[in-house]
Amino acid sequence: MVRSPAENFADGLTTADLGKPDFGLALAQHEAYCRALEACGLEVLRLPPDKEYPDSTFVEDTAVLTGRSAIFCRPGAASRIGEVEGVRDSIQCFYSVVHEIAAPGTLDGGDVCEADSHFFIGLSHRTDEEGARQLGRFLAASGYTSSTVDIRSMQSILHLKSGIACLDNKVLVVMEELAGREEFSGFSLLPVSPKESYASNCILVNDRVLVPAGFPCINGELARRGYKTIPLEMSEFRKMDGGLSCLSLRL
Ligand code: CIR
Repeated sequence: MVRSPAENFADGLTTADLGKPDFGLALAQHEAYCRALEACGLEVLRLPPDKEYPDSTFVEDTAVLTGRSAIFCRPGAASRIGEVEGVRDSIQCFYSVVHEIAAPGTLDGGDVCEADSHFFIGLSHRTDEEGARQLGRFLAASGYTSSTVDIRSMQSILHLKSGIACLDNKVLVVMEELAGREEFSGFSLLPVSPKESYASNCILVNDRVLVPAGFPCINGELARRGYKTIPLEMSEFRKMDGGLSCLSLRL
């Protein structure tokens, strides 16, 4: 499920110092992203742009979808809390088990990384301990384990998944700054050098890995390990602190 950027997309939240995004280019990059998902064999459900919420194209932050349940989030940025309702209305029909993060807890989907049947939950400036606790309980009720990864002292990433991605066979793509964390022992790490850190946010979709374009080392390393990659231009979303995973909720 995706939502196209609205024309006021540039009014969303950002800490990146990369300039104002170009709306036309963002639309073209979003369209290429949707086509890549289709090329991976997915059917793309497109929600209309929503001007009321300039960050609403980053749908990943509104829900955590597992094979057994949907958990709707309570985003940590006040300006984004209202995004959840429209997403919930569109996708809860696909799930028989539905939960919701309740106030005062906050949780952004971008902080939640599914890795096998375990979930890493980032404690960030968006996801607090109460939100993580609630999610942990919902996941446990469906038979999943979870643990937290504290990234609150890191300036370089907004969400946990800005710095890690789980591929198959317990392979974790991980930015160098996080690679030493003992939380990830038990996984085979594919470290990403600081100059390619942004590309740590990649996604495995069926047998392909979507990676941001312009990061030759990680792209080459994935290819060497036998993954078929699809590089995608992400410049305009990066200007708004967004990565590849943020642009979709994969059911
Ligand atoms: C925000 O600050 O909330 C948006 N401008 C970017 C959200 C990116 N989402 C993600 O990494 N999951």
